[in-house]
Amino acid sequence: MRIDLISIFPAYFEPLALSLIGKARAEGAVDLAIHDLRDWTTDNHRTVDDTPYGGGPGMVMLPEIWGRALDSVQAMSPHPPLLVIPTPSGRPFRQVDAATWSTVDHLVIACGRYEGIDSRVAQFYSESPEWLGVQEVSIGDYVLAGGEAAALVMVEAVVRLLPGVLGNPDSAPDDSFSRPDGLLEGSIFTKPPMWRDLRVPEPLLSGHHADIATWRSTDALHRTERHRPDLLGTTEAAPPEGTTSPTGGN
Ligand code: 6GU
Repeated sequence: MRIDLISIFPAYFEPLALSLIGKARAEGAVDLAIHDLRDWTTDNHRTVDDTPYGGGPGMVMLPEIWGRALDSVQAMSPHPPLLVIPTPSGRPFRQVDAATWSTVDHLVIACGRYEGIDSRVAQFYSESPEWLGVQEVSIGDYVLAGGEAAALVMVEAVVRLLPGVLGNPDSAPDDSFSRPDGLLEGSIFTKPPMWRDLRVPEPLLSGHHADIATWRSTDALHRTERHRPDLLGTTEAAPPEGTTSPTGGN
């Protein structure tokens, strides 16, 4: 897969040379290119923004500059790209988006700063046949100074799902937000069996597979009740044999 990142702070993406993503790039699982938006400016000051029509605080990023940048990364591409615009006013970015985007040939992520990008950019590219569409997404209910940190989050969520990237691909289906039961991943332990008076739960030490599975289901349910009660009772999946539904209701 190909991912283009466009930003006025390309150095923000230096961590993408490290760890799992750095390795995925070196192995050719992902072709990641980072661009400076100012490369598409035409004035001596390399201006990327102007004041908002209708008044109000802050600055808005110019559609002309974004249009040239996006057209040029698209023109290099043999496949219609999906345009992702990180913004706190977008819909929530979820694990299912990471999974869907990991199947696309070409992602372009347009990182805005200031008050954001002129809204005609999202409108234009959502109607363009050269593009797969536009997704305006937020990573949570808080405000960042720009889309870059959110783009790092999204790239990591997508790239770890690409074929050959995870050390053990069998572990991904058990991740929180990927489990068929919709629960969070439960507690995990390693050696030693006793640490500072805290014992690893007995079933995990027993070697008894049914007891281990039962303990893990209960633990995942308790963790979800405590940390994310909003996740309970939203899956259509039947509870395992001999158990009752988390909410008793669905
Ligand atoms: Cl995607 N961008 C910005 N600027 N702030 C955010 C966000 C994105 N998601 C949550 N807050």
